[in-house]
Amino acid sequence: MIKRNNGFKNLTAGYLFPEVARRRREYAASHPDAKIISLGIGNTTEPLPEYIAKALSDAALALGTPEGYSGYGDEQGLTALRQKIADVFYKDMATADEVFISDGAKCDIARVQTLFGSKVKIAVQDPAYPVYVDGSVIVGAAGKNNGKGYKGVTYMPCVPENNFFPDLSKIKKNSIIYFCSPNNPTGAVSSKEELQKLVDFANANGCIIIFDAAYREFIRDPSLPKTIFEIPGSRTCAIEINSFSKPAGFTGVRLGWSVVPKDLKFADGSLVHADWNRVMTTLFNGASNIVQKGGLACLDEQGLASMKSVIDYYLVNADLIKKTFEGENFKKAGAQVYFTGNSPYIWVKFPGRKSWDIFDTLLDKCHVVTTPGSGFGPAGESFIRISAFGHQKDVQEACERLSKLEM
Ligand code: PL4
Repeated sequence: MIKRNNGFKNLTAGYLFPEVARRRREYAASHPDAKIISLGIGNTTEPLPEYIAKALSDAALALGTPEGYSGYGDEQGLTALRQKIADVFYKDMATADEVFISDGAKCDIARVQTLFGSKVKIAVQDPAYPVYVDGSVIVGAAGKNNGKGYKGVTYMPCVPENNFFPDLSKIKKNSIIYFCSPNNPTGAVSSKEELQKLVDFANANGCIIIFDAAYREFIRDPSLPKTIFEIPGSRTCAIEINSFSKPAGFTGVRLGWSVVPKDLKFADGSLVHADWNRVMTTLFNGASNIVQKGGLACLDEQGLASMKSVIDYYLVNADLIKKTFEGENFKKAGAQVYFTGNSPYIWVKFPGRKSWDIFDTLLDKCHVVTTPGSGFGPAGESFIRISAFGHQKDVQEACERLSKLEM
């Protein structure tokens, strides 16, 4: 018989989000009258702007005509979309042939792990989006869990005490560093000075940064960097991963991209870009042609304006949630609220309490689903994450219930 892949054997917990969904389902089954509101998983709720939905629909209809039909396309994506992404987001920072279109950021993170294999060292912000660590465990790069964390992973605590920017000196030479800004789950956005420190460290120590910028469109403070490629020196040490999921509401539609600069090299001098091209052409068959046309519409003037207004809507929710957790009832319970105004997530600490206990309390007493901070890594213990994705009337109702809670 075939032996089980050790990577799966080494996984010590289920994937966080299905676990949150399972607990919600179980609670709903045993409390059928509860009107549960989810502020847990970061899932978009607002309809696609009409302009973008129409572009998708036109592209689908065109496939039913001889002139409009297309089959397999280039695995790296439509040339026009690669060009548009380079022009809109990376002017003078990256070129169209350094942009690779994909079916979303999560899928690119998984493919990046095949690029570097099982012998590479890993460093992650702690807490972090769980795919960086769990994916590394599956490909064998993280090793076994010794109860405090996986052996092959350097956890870099990002906590209020260090203003959510890690101590880089902990990172081993020649590591892959996963870095997310605006951060999921803390909502912190690193400044240009902080990212410069990260880039300088990576260049000096043979590291490659995988920069996850999935929430870039939430940045409203113009002094904050929206891409790692704004930082001098980043082209020799960074890959960026991004997505249409959050800004365009494409969580179900599926479209993302990566940027791999041609200046980024392996120890033997070969180009990372060449191997990434091989990964994308061999293990991926291109994003849907319909969806890529939708992506092009997102980046027109009208598309960009409509994406901004949807994000503004979620930011109004975020502000309401922040104010609710700053209420007297939560203050009495010792809650500490972290929210930057540049992210869809509010990060709240309940000193001395367990994340899953807070999750259970809010679900049981308010019928509101959140995400336990401990699911994002050891430094997330005692925190919960509240997502601002949701219909405004649901968020308002959730906040009303939460503001009456006696903890
Ligand atoms: C639940 C930092 C959400 N089932 O949609 P994608 O694949 O382009 O982007 C996924 C993604 C990438 N990078 C970061 C993210 O936070 C996310 C989405 N995270 C969350 O609540 O943390 C959705 C999670 C989804 C999942 O597993 O990704």
